[in-house]
Amino acid sequence: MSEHGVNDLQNVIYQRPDIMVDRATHFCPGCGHGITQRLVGEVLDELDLKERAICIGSIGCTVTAYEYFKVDGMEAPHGRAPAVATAIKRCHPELVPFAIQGDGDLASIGMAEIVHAAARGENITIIFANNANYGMTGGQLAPTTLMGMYTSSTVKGRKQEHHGFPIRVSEMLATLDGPAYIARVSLHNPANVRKARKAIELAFRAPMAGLGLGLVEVLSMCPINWKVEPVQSLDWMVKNMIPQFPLGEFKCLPEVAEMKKVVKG
Ligand SMILES: Cc1ncc(C[n+]2csc(CCOP(=O)(O)OP(=O)(O)O)c2C)c(N)n1
Repeated sequence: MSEHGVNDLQNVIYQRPDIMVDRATHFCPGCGHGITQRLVGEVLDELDLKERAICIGSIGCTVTAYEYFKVDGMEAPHGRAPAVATAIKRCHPELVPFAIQGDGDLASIGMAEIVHAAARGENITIIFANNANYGMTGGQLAPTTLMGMYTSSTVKGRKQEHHGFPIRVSEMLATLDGPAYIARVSLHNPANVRKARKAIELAFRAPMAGLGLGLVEVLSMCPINWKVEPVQSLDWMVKNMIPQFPLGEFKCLPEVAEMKKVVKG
């Protein structure tokens, strides 16, 4: 038997990243946030950031992210993670601040923060978990809620005349000169999870090289508030989320494109 409890005929194909704490997540069944955290953990290991990464806790279901990573952390007020990350990076350029922000956090109360951090070209990493609602507080309307979508604050569905249209944050931020890398990925199947892992690595590598902001929008399942079973939420993602929020890279500086040669997977 090896240290992993497998015999000599078996290979270890999956294990917890070293940088992640050995604990069960607090997320609901089928939630995408745990996958996102896991991918961030893989990247932190890959880039050997245990001593340099700072996890900024932002308000929402991802707020306790710092309890899952064996790195230093700091709490930010709702939506203000980009400002806190900016301060840490400017005071300690050798550190690697990152945040996992929900769509209510980043695109509603914190919209000004991310727009200006992006416009300034701050060398920080933002993982934007878009589940089309305010998950933690009971599934209210977010700026990313789909047209017609039922939430606890749009009980007759999102209507343009009352609630306006959803915001495509990645496309909007990609019009700015400051970001080095912006991509939207999804977690609805293994192939896309692997793509998400690569995008997250680039979103760390780009600011670490001083090229500007790295942001990955992760379309993340929220079965509880989408009111579907966890397995159905994967199809729900393909049918409803991806048509409104197309996957792909919206900004990738040539220097970042070069980095793809060294990103595994
Ligand atoms: C200043 C302030 N206003 C409101 C709240 C309440 N609040 C906590 S979490 C949350 C919604 C978070 O939703 P989102 O960012 O989409 O993340 P999710 O929970 O879906 O991952 C809100 C409104 C708060 N904590 N602080």
